[in-house]
Amino acid sequence: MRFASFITASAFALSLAACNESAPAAPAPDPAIAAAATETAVTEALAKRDAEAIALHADAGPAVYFVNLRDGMTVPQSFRVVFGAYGIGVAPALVDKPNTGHHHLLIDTEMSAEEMQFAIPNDAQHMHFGGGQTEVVLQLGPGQHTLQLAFGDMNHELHKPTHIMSQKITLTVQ
Ligand SMILES: [Cu+2]
Repeated sequence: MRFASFITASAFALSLAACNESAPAAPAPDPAIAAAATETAVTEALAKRDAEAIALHADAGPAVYFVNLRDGMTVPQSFRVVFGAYGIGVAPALVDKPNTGHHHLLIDTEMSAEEMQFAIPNDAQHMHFGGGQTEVVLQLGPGQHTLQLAFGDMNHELHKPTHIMSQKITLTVQ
């Protein structure tokens, strides 16, 4: 949500730039009409951004998300992944404190309904950050890969009854 407004604003800026670059030798538009259209577009874009910001601030969590990655991004074979959490605290595994937990990163996999009932597997596709870490540098081969965050409790199990998992994003590694 937070980044949708950024994308919208960027797309808007790009579309403006595209218009300017590709101006053909057509009759010049009425500057007053063009200015009004631009103002309307800007007003609408700002209203959309504000609506998204209001929705974001109304979301008290708990939620986890990728701070520095978006779905569809292209990244190098070595890249940093930063984990975000709000509405819940980050603590090392085995620390018995309410409303805390630690991050898990799922790589090219997703958890089955059965896996969601037990401790999160611990293997190359399920990384545990039981020290309370909030980032990692990953090394992945070229091609498409998926990443998803799963927040676990002190015993490495998903929080119940509500699971706290990020959107599953797809990256292109080159
Ligand atoms: Cu764990």
